[in-house]
Amino acid sequence: MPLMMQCGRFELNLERPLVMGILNVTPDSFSDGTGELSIQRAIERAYKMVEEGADMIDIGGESTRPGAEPVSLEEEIDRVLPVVQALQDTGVPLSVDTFKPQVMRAALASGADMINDINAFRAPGAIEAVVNSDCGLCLMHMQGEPRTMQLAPKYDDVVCEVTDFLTQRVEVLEQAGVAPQRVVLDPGFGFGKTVGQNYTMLRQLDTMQVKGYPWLLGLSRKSMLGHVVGREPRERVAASLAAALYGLEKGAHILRVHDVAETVDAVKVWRTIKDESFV
Ligand code: YH5
Repeated sequence: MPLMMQCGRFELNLERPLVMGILNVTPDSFSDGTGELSIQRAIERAYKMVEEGADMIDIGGESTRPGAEPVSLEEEIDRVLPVVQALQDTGVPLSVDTFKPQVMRAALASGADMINDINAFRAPGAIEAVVNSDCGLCLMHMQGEPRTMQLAPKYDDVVCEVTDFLTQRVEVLEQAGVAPQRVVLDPGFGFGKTVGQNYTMLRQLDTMQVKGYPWLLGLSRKSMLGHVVGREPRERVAASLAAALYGLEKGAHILRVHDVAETVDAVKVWRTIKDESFV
């Protein structure tokens, strides 16, 4: 049986690695107060990523970044919905990065194909918000909450604890009536883990199997890479590619990345190396 994932309007073939482009919708210094400009820029950026070969787009209102201050519900909806609506015809699935059930409902009503929840649908009402749809679901592991999770991450065995957590969450969702083909799992690099714990998970990803569920990895530009190469986030492209390809070798299916064009090239070469019929 080929590995497929149900993702709203799309049925994804996970036999080959997919590249998910990160789209942050944040008011920036160029913002005009209404947020209209940042929304316009996000839409342009999304079209560029699709041109570069992105298989899907992950739209985020930025409330989930480590150390980030919480964003209000209204603010998040106002940032994310216009982008989901504007990107309906890109031809790729649209994911929304949120842990708020009200944002999930609004996003799905506006045409989102997937909900990417760093909280693994633990918020009251989160499962109910997605159960009666056919959207894809990303369940991520996080210890603590974004504002404080990096202060003192603590595990006896990070690999076992992350695997056990995701196994439990998958069971809760299955019990609630979520079809397994809708689900992808994520160990949550940088979400309540030390640099060493992040590398331990990446190294042992192949031992972290949860009932054959596929993996999505978010390694792009993260501090675990900055720690090694000593560069600012924008200068971590090569570091991100090295980690991404190692992740593929350890069985990952979807790569959540900032640098779509570079990742698409790297994945092409990785696939060619793996293709024994290419002689
Ligand atoms: C993830 O891993 N991450 S938001 C710090 C960085 C670079 C990137 C300074 N949402 C994930 O991307 N969703 C985020 O270096 C996510 N998996 C899933 N599923 C944080 C982020 C970032 C933070």
